[in-house]
Amino acid sequence: MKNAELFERAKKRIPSGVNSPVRAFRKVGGTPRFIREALGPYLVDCEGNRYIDLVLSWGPMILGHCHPEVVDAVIRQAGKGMSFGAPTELEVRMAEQICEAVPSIEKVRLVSSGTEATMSAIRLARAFTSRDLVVKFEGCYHGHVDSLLVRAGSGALTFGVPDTSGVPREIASTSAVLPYNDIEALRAFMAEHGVRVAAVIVEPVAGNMGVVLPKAGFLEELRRITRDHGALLIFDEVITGFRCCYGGYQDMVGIRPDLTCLGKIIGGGMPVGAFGGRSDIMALLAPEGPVYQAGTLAGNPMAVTAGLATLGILKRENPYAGLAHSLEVLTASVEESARSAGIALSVNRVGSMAGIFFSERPVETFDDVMACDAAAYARFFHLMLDRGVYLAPSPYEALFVSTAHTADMLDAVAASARACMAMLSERV
Ligand code: KE4
Repeated sequence: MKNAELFERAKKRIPSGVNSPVRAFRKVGGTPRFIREALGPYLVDCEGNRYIDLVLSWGPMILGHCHPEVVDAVIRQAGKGMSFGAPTELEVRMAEQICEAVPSIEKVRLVSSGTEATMSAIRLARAFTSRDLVVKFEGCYHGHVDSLLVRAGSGALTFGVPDTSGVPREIASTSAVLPYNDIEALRAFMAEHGVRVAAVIVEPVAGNMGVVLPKAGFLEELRRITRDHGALLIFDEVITGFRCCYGGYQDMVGIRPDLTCLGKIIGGGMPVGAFGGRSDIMALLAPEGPVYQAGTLAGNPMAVTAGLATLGILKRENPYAGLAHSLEVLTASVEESARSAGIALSVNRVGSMAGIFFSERPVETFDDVMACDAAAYARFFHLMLDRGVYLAPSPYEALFVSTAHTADMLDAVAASARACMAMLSERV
């Protein structure tokens, strides 16, 4: 079947034809590619078109698709049982590996998605502090948790209003939304409301408005000011965990949050999330504590096996410097191509993740992101897709490279970008 035919067929039985909105290509237009298989850095769609994949399932596939060690481990586990609903040694090993890797995590609970991780961490923080208010930042995304699907209300520093239908205003108002990277706004809010704040949750590197890096001192101030007000600091490292370095972005910058949320890479492509941190906080979780949290497939042996294999390879091979170099070379080439074509482009990068913005100015805040030329990104996306390069079908996502992307392959991507920038400049 053709992609377009499959899309029409899908829409008959799946809302918008997809199981997650961003896959519908609504931000870039056109027809989603229905992927049949993948190997290494490549995706192959239902028509047999092959693409170099720079989305990597939104981050998990840091080793590329179908890494033989990961596949072998999952096949072996399948023969031993898919799910037991009972504890396994696999989960103990995963917990030990996460605690050993991430400095601030003393105890950890496995769940089945990043959303479950952040939802549980928020509930735990509210119980630990006996406070209700949670602070998040505009442009950061923490999964589809009711109380976090909020945007800043009218006025200056205000409480959240629903950013989606179906969330009661009362729930949205238990969150406050501040500008990312704005230390003064943070100080002012905490000075007035700090005693009510249970937690501040932040993506230490924002990966859901493109990639926006924390300004110098922003995270350090977050750590200081939350501690001063008795609020918990939650790092949502669902994207950055094991992506930027083995210990997560917190290990790169030497900051210890009270709780950390993980996902994506720790599942190696299968459904795993996790939340963890200080033992005294985690002790509140049921059954020993009063905070209920549960999951039929939490710690699922198949998913944990894929995650353990992935983390084991990352620990053994420590590919992070190579990944960062690959990304640096690729994105520097894209920037040069844009410059040569007279196109305003700004790239943010950290480790093996980057954000490409069609912007005259550096992109450091949500407002900067909103001022970028999203239509230009959409044109660039399709020009690259036509040349066999699969970028994120939204300007508000990240670009990732994996250990499977060879230098030659990334040179080919750079060459495609050069050609596409030239075509874009002809159309400007
Ligand atoms: P999931 O529930 O989708 O596993 O994780 C939610 C989540 C939590 N925190 C961060 C920082 C995240 O980036 C995510 C999910 N990321 C998006 C893409 N940026 C998932 C893609 C999708 O929604 O389909």
